[in-house]
Amino acid sequence: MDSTVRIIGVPMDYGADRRGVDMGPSAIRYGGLGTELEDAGVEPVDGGDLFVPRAEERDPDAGSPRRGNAKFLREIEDVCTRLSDRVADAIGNGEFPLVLGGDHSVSIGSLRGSSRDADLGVIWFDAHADLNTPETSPSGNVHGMPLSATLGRGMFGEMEWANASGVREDAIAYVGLRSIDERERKRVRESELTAFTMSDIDERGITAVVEDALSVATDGTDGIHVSLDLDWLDPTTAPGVGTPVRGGVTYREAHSALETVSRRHDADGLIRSMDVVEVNPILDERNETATVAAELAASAFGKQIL
Ligand code: NNH
Ligand code: MN
Ligand code: MN
Ligand code: MN
Repeated sequence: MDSTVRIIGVPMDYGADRRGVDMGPSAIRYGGLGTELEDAGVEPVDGGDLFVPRAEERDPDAGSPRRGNAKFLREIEDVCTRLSDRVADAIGNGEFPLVLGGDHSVSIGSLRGSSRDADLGVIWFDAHADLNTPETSPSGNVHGMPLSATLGRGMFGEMEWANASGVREDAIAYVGLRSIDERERKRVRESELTAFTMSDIDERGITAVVEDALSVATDGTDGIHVSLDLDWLDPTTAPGVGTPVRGGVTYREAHSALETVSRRHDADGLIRSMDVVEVNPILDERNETATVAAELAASAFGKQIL
């Protein structure tokens, strides 16, 4: 693949309980992102980090009570609004935005920016469904809500900054789900979202599942966004995440999945944007999770063994 990848760091942890995910962008860079991307044959351009005020200066409930249970919504609105502009600008300049989280609420900005001038399909590599709303969330953490924000569900319907009208429910595919809240389960079942769980991967193998997910996300869209939550991987491979869940994909399965995405990109040129989120260096072991995150980004952009 021959193109420019614009790295956009978003050191934000407003959407998660475990402080430390704000250091993710730095850790992923130390994990070798730049050289990994060069090895993949793309040209990385690092635009630095977005400015994110420290959470200590802020009041988590400043947006309440009209905004339900969601914490730090005003701050997340500010960061995601600026991020969506950066993402849209990069695409407008013919570049691939690679967003480094930060917690998964950054995807609200990535998706809005990437779908500004396009119908966008989404592949969501995650242990979790991220489909809560400020009304349904058991935790109040916005990192468990980005897809509902994007789709304008629940209270998010009134929050234009969060919605991405270019993303249709039926163009979103989950890969690797294994931890879903009761009300999310109901919503996934009643929705037109496509959900591949870990059991699907066990039964059919990672490549077949990712190929099906790509078919869903490319059907009737202009391109796709790949969202990679590091808690998608098994905690033995990616311990540095705030909400680890046993039984995730292995190191090899993860690489194989992103290589499958890359092959499809070479064929169709359909990938518009990507985010790599939820790396928490405080909980990591010797920066392993951040290093895996850097490697997986490179696999998505076509890094090959031979
Ligand atoms: N579903 C839980 C919640 O909404 C956990 C979400 N945590 C994540 N999502 N890490 O990817 O709070
Ligand atoms: Mn997530
Ligand atoms: Mn997750
Ligand atoms: Mn996404």
